[in-house]
Amino acid sequence: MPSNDTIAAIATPAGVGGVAMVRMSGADALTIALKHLSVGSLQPHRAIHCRFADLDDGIATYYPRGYTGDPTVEFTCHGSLYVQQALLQALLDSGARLAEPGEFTRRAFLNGRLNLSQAEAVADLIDAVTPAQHRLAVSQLRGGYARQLAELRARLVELTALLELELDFSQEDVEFADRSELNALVHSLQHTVGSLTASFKTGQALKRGIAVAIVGRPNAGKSSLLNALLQDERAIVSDIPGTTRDTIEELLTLDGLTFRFIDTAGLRESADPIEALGLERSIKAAQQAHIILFVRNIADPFDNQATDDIASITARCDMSEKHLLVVHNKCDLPHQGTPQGLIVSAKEHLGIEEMKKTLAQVAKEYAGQNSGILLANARHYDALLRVADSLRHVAEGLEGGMPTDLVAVDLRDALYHLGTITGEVTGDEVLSTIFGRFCIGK
Ligand SMILES: Nc1nc2c(ncn2[C@@H]2O[C@H](COP(=O)(O)OP(=O)(O)O)[C@@H](O)[C@H]2O)c(=O)[nH]1
Ligand SMILES: [Mg+2]
Repeated sequence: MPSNDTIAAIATPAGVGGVAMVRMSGADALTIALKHLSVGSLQPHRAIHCRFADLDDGIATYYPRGYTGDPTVEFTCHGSLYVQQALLQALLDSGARLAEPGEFTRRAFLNGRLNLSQAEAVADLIDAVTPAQHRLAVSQLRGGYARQLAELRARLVELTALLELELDFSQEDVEFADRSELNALVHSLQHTVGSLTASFKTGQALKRGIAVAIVGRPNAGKSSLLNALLQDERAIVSDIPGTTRDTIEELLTLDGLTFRFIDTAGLRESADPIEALGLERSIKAAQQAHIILFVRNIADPFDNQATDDIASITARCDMSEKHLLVVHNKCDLPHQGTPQGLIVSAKEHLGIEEMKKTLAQVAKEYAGQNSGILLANARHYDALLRVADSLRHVAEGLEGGMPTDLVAVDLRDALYHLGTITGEVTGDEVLSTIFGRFCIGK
């Protein structure tokens, strides 16, 4: 597929709108555009009001090096489905090809307008619905940690090349690569990579939602609580213990932060294999959650059970970065005392707003802990774990006086995985996966 053939697509979302935009990019973009416009020429970077064939009138803008880095013409027309489609069809009929999902951004990457990490940030920016997601995407789009990694990588490439040069002179016992400089660079990379991977959990929480596992005994009112939070009837509520066998996930935005609520099966040892599996899931959900909501029935007289349950959950979770909130449900029923924690009635909608406030507060604390650069991209996280591994081998090798050729192999490994983040190293498959996530027209 020639990279300079001319592609076109509707860039605005499918459907009727006030206006729509059709975008065309590639070597013949200007020539094809002029066939359909009522004007004989387009000036670079000037928005021209003109007629588009006999379909509509609107604004045409020509960029000699547009978003893709290639000649690009953008047509803004009235948002009629017919006009958008017919305009696109006219462009296709005169030599343009329908763009694949993400192809405009892919070209921007291939033309060096964006690195791979920035291209991925474009997709994240489009997907962002909360301020936190937006902040993450914009920081990555502006360079973020990828630029820092690329700079460190470039220095490491030089030192690795010098190290490898020594191998050609192996008889002569020379040292081209300054070992202390190499050591310092490896340590500085290790530090950067380490703090990035450490921030991944928070980054993911902000990007995908802060995971809140709702756990507790069957019938405590976990599903009812989720419904009360969401104010609809997504989770099945029943008074037969153990109805929630599968986990249910729901997203909710509170105070600009996305929460991912996970309703689990009840905590009860069970002979029923399906429910036993559900119990395991509930512990898993608690393990993966940022916040655990432990729900109990306040009207239940067997109170020490809750204490035991909490102990057995915390025993199987790493609580260092988790918050556990105790929710005393069914406060509409007669009960004794005022225990610590949140007192609510899922059924009567009492205390629910208070609970939302507490959740938002805990989440703010959680997100605020890590106010520096955050890693939210799973692909980068994966690559950085491999980088960390290779760097550890390099550091050990340098310390232990390992043969230069072996150190060089580990360095090459580290360079390779670093390169996959910004795109100095990429396979076609990786690119297809990344750009396939986009919509057509981006
Ligand atoms: N009185 C009262 N009943 C409740 C409350 N919350 C839930 N229930 C009832 O308790 C039973 C079990 O609720 P459910 O949400 O399915 O519990 P789960 O097994 O923990 O998911 C149902 O009959 C609910 O109507 C509440 O706040 N007050
Ligand atoms: Mg339930």
